[in-house]
Amino acid sequence: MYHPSIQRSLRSMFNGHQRSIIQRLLSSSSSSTTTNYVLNEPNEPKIITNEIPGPKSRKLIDDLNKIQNAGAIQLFVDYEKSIGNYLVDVDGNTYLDIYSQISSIPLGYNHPALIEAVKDPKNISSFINRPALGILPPKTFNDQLHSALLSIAPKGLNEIQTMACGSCSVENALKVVCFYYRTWQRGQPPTEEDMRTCMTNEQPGSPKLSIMSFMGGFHGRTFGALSCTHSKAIHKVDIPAFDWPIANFPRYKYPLNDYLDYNQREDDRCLTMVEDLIEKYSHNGKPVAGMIIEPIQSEGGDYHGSKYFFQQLRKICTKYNVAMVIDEVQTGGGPTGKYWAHEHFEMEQPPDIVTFSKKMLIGGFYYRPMFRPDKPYRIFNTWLGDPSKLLLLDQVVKVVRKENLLKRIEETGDYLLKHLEQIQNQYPSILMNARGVGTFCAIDFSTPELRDQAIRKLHQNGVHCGGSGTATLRFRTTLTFENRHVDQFVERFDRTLRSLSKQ
Ligand code: PSZ
Repeated sequence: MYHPSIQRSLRSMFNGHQRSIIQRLLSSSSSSTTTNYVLNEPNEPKIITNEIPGPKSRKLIDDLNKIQNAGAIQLFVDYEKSIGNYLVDVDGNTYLDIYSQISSIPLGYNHPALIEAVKDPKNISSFINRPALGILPPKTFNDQLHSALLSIAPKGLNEIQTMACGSCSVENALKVVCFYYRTWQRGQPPTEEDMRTCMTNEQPGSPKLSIMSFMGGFHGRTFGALSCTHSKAIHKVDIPAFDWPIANFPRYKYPLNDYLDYNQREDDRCLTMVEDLIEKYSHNGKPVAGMIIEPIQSEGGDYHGSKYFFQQLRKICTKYNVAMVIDEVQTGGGPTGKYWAHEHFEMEQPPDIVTFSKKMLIGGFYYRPMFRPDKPYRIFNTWLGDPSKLLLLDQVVKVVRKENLLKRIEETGDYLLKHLEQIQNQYPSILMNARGVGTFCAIDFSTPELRDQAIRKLHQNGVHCGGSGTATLRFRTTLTFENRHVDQFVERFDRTLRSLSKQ
C-alpha cells in the first residue's frame, strides 16, 4: 500500500478535464476480461480552419522557431482530445490519422487499456522512478520482459536487450555483431594487445570490419546507423561515414504477377551483388561482419523484397558467416499482420538479430543466444530503456491478443489494398504501384510534386498522412484501424485526386 501522501497526490493527479476524458473512455469500455475495449472515436474527420496549419498552430510554430529550427513541425496537437485513430490539433481540427506518429502508436490515442495502466496505483513507482536498468532493475523487470517482449519474440531469438530508441537499438545491435565476429576470428576473448590498441583507435583492437547495408535503407541518424542509411542525402551530408559495402535492394515492377521474370532477375542481380561485395571487402581486409536490412524499405519509399530474395540472403549470410540483422523498427509490432514482418519470408533459419522500437513503445533487439556479449558492460548505457514503457507494451500485447488485432489488420489491409488498386485504375496517369502487407501499404504518384500536393490536400480534407521516398504516399496505421476508417480515407482520397486531376 502506498504512503497516504502518495495516495493524496494520486487522487489529485488528473485535472477535471482529464478526469472527465478518462471517465468517458472507461465508462464506454467494458472490463478488459470480458469484452473488447470500445474506442469512443468521433464519427469522422472534421476540418474547421480555412488553412492548415490553423492560426493557433501557426502562432506556436512561430514561437518555437524563435528558439529552434521548427521547420519540420506540421501541427501542434491536442493529445488530450485525440482519440483512437483521430488526431485533434490545437485549432480543433479532427483528422483521420493514417500516419500514427511515423508508425509508432500501436492502439490509437488515449486507449483505455493504457489509461488503466497509468491509473493503476501499483504502477506509479514505475512512472516516476526511472531506473538505470543495467545495474538496478526493478523487482518486476524479469516478469515484464517475459510478458511484454519474449511472449512475442521472433522464432529462435530467445534473448532480449532493451534500449531507449530505434537508432540506439541499431547501434548496439551492430556492436554485438562486431563482438561476435572478432571473438570468432580470434577464437578467444580480446587479448592484451587488443585492449591496448583499441584505446587509440588502432588495429587490432579497433579492427577493420564492415557492415553491409542497402541502397534506399534507413536505420537511424547516429554515426554507425547513419553509415548504413541511404535514403536521403540531407540525413547524411557533412557527416563522416565508414567505408562499408552498400548493395542494391530489389526494385520491382508492379503488378508483381505481370513481371515475374523481370522481378526474379532483379532479385538475382541484387543477390549476386551482395556476394560480390562480401568477397571484395574480405579481400580488401575489411571483412563483412554483418548486414543490416529492413524487411520493407520504409523511409526509402516502401520497397518490398520477395520471399525468395530474403530466403537466399539468409543462405548467403550463413555461407559467409555474416550476421543478419533485420531492422524491424518501422515494420515490427503488428502492422503487416504479423508481429515481425520478416516472418512472412519463412526463411530456413531465423535472422541473428532483430531490432525494434516505435509500435513496441520501447527500443531494443532480440538475438540468437550465440550473440550474447561475453562480458557485462559491453552493451550498456544509463537507462537501457524504461520499464514504464514495458508496462504499456504489456497492455498493448494483451489487447492485441484478446481482440485478435493482427488478424484484423490482415483483413483491413486486404480491404485497403483492394481499394488502392481500384483507385489507381481510376487515375492511371497519377497513381501506380499500389502495394503492401497488412495495412503497411503504399502507392506511388507520377511525380514528387503531385505527391506533395496530394498530402497537403489530404490534410485539408481531414486525413493526416505522410510520404516515403520521393513520390510515395505511405500508410502507417494503428492496429485498431478498421474497414470503416478505410472507407473514410477512400472517400477523401477520391475527393483529393479529383481536384488534382482538374488542375
Ligand atoms: O527522419 C527521421 O529521423 C525518421 S522518420 C522515420 C524514422 C526516422 N524511422 C526510424 C527508424 C526506422 O524506420 C528504421 C527502419 N530503423 C531505425 C530507425 C531509427 O529509429 P529512431 O528514430 O527511433 O531513432
